[in-house]
Amino acid sequence: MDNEISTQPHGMEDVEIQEWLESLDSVLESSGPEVAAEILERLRAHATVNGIDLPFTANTPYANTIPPRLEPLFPGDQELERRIKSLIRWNALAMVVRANRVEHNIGGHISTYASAATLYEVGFNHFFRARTEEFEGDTVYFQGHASPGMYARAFLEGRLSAQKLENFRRELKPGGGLSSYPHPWLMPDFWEFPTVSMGLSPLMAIYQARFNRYLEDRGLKPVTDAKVWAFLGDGETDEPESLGAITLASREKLDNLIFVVNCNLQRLDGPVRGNGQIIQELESAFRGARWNVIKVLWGSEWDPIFERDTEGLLVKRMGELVDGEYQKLVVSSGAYVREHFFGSDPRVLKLVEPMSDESLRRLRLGGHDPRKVYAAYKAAVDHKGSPTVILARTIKGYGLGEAGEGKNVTHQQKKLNEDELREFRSRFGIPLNDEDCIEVPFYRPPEDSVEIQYLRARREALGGYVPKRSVRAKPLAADHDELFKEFHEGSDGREVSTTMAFVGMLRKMLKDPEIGKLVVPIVPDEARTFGMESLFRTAGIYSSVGQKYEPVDVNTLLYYKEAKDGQILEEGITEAGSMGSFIAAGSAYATHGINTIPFFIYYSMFGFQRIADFIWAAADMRTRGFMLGGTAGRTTLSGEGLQHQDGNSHVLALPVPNNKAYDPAFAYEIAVIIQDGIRRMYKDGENIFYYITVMNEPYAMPSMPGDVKDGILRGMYRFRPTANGKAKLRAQLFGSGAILNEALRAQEILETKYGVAADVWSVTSYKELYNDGNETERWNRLHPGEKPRVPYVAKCLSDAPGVLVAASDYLKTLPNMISKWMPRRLGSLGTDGFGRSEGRAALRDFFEVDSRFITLATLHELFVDGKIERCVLDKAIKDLGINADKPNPVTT
Ligand SMILES: Cc1ncc(C[n+]2csc(CCOP(=O)(O)OP(=O)(O)O)c2C)c(N)n1
Ligand SMILES: [Mg+2]
Repeated sequence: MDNEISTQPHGMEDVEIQEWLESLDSVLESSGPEVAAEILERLRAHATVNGIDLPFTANTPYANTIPPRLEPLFPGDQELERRIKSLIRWNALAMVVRANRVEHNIGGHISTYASAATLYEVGFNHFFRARTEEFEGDTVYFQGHASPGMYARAFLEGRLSAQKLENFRRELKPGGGLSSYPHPWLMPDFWEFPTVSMGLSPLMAIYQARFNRYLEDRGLKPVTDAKVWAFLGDGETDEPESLGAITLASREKLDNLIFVVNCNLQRLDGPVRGNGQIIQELESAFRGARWNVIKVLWGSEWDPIFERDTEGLLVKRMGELVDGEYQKLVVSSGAYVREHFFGSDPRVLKLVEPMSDESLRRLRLGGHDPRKVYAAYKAAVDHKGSPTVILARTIKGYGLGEAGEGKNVTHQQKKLNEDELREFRSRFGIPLNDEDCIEVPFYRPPEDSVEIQYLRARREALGGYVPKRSVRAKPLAADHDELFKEFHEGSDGREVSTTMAFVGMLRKMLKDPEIGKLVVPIVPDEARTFGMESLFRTAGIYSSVGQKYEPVDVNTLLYYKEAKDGQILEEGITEAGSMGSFIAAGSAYATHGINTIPFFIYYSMFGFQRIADFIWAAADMRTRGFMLGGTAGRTTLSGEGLQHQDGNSHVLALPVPNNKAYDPAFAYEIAVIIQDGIRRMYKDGENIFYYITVMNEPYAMPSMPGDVKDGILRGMYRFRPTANGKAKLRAQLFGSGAILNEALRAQEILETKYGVAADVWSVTSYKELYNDGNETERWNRLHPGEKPRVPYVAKCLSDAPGVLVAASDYLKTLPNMISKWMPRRLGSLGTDGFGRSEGRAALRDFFEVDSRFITLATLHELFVDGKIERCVLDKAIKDLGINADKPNPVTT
């Protein structure tokens, strides 16, 4: 009998279960949910003490979290809102279908918005508050693929013209168009947050919500009840970034944060969890992380059925199905649903006996029912003490019928045939006749129609339109000459690293009357590495709860001071999270009208290489601020080996168009770059941000040799010319960052040992030089009749005789990419290849970038030019102690 399945597990009598349930019901009725919860908690503890092994579960049943009796009244005109939503559905679909008729394969998505329309419309009509003079506004991250719905709404609101909609995804058309997804770079008056690289927006939203608290705790903005809403796809939650920071949100009690996960159970290729239940999986992850989880699974039509189900059999049945089955059920006929879903148990079947097949087919899911969605949103905004996630069940491609509703191909559906269009038109009651509708025109009712009036009135009540981006911060006024002047002076022979020099500047900036309070130092658990621990005490580490403990090092000068108004964002080991803070702080000039200036300092190898997509999003978002790649340079960071030693980041910074990347060698260079950066970003309002590498190799910082500011900013300047300009053998050496010192040493060797007079240039930014060269070349190409412009590199070198040799701690491609604007051939040294765990000298030998190799490269160039004999080279290799048969660092 072992294998026989008992309908009454462990011999438990139905009646006994019934009694327990009834007594709980009566407690609930007489004493309320809190007492009921207390009893259950006590029972659980009692059971555990008595040896009952209760399996851990973070799940609740597969049912709505909010019972009907706790649902608030829906405050809107539901019928009117449905009509408005239908019009938006139509126009969103029309945008995509029309765009693809004009240009095959231009793309666009119908089914994402189709499934999420109710989730958005309830938000637009009742929750999303605009940014106004008086109120900072709610912050909404819209799911990227739902953008046609946002455009279609803005069209009804009169914010976007039909022509703009017509040119969806064709932005270069006369009169302009609309970008595929939310891109502030492309539509800076409309979109605030780029969301389409999936997984980024959930993490950015968490750090945005936390940054809002930071601004409040530091007194930079008033305390408000503004919310951060993030709309995500259920498939999107598979991205590690999506759930990667959810414990920060609960730890920080971010009840200003609401995630809405559109659980249509599908992603692009097929079901998110065909063989499981994505909603239950997400519920347990979020509940485990101590979020407030609200499931919105079933629409109001289900309520009476649940009410008849006194034994909880229906909920049990719902919990049994896997998503693959659900996907099929929700688009099946009533008869099919009756047989395959309710028919599993005669008692469940009986629950729907009074209902027709048609009414079974019309049973809506929770995410399509405005009343259920409203109840969830209301509960979320009222909830205190933790962030909320709403898991709303919907159907992907809702309303597309045969054209794709719930089908695995629906994500890619961009075209509808005539019958499908008519069907969609009828289903949503769009006032277009059979003939007109197949042309898929955009449809906007007259301005004085009840629909438009209602929609406008709702937005007015909520402060204006959303999304809308505007720059609200006033420009800074000061020039900060005084602040940075001291760093032009050099270190008087004292050996300091550029990191130390930067930290000195940061310390000073923190005290500045204008920018002091605006500076936001961000560090992912590396402050000690960068010698920043002195700031712990002076600036304080931000903690929303202050410091509940006496730090172990309280008696030391530099103790670990956490404070509610602490200024440093010590993020722990998360470069992605730190970047989230950087983005929030660097875009606060728009989001909050506050010019916060983030300085995000991190291990340079774990920046562009690890979180490049966040950096790209920051660029799109017009984020301002300074990223500082610390412990930079493949040979400068000694000992650490190939995972840490960065010879890549300046190459990886090249693609980001509005990122200014600098590899400075000296303190005054950094001072010039930062001062100018603050001016450009926060005074002149340029949409750029900075990447500056700083090193940990100490050496004496020289004072600024005359007025070289322009050269520093443009990418190169002559740092130390030869004293022997008349020499026959001449060379120009280009060094960057810590390798500049190697070039200076080579200058000496060349002069004293080989009679070669070399000038040494500091190349602060190959990227700047590259962009300038390209820009000049382009201008000349487009203006052949005008006097050709000369690239900055060429200008610099017009009076610079001799052979050319460049060396940096990065890939050789950096100097090579500007060599075409140089007057002669360039010899390039760099650090291509994996590194070694070694000291600086050995690494510079290994990568062939030290003064000896720069010397050899210079001599070799002279030899190729016929200026010296081969025997000089042979001797030099010997004298310099170079092993000509050493392995190639690129391939070993
Ligand atoms: C990082 C990243 N990887 C892949 C994609 C391509 N992509 C776009 S939409 C999509 C499926 C989305 O599914 P889901 O998150 O469930 O959203 P839905 O459309 O179902 O609401 C994929 C894979 C992307 N946009 N970003
Ligand atoms: Mg999905």
